[in-house]
Amino acid sequence: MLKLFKIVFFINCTVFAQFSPIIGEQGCIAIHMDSPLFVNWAEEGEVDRGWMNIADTTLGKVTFGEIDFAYGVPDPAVLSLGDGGSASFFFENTLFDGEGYDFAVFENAFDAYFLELAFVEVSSDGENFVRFESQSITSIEAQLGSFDLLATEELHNLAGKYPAQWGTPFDLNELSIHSELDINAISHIRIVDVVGSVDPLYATYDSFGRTINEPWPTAFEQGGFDLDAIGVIHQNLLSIDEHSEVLIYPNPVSMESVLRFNSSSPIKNMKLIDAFGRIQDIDFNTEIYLSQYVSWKGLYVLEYEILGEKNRQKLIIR
Ligand SMILES: [Ca+2]
Ligand SMILES: [Ca+2]
Ligand SMILES: [Ca+2]
Repeated sequence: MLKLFKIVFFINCTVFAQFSPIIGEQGCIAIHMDSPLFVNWAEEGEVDRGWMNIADTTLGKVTFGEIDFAYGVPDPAVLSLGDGGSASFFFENTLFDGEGYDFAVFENAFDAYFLELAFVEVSSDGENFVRFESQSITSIEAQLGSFDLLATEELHNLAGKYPAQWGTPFDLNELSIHSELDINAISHIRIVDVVGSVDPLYATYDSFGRTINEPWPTAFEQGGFDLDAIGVIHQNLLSIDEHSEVLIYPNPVSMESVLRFNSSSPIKNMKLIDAFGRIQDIDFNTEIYLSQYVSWKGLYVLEYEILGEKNRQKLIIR
């Protein structure tokens, strides 16, 4: 009986105490910056810089990077937040809770182990921010130093758990219980540096009250979380591509509706790509009965060829 209990306990630990692993391993949820899922990038925000070392504020605050280093697609330019620093971003076209992940945060870690972490919060009014439920099961027996390593599978819902060019994705649906938030009209995303100290004077905690052990101190100008970019997956009221010779309408479109096309040249090889990157070939003349192809609402990408060129357009299905 005791043996059986041990086996059950072991399996439980294995199944529940591990989160999404490193790039390349089965179950990894990171999304690459080139994914067609990304329809837009953060472009407007402000930074509240943190300390180079929260335990020695005479060193002052970090200075590396500007807010616009976190705008647009991921690139070598990053904004360092410092101990406990934060950056808030505003989205004129709000984000909505579509199927699966809704946005992703990019850091600049150069491999899978030298990681710096941040909490992620969202708001639909710019005042009430709700933090995603984070988990860190990294041991806190010894303080991790500036260049110590973290294990990706011991971290959940903390930005920075994947290396550069790979976004940590977040699903607004997890916040549906918060009445102060409209998860279909998210106007702000805030990234808050995790202070990696295990000293209760400075420590930060996951959503279960566990101290988060993270490389610390990082007492230099590039200290703390290095924010590269925020990629948007589900965004409201995006207009169709104005430069396209093809008019696809209506857009947004209801799942029960017919989608129509107006084009001066024949359209070929049409494909519909969903939020998970799954591709379906679409058979059509001038209209598509969407209910034949889609079973959930959200952001899709329509890909097709016209005059020998491949085109892509965003399609919001409601
Ligand atoms: Ca979602
Ligand atoms: Ca930190
Ligand atoms: Ca950047």
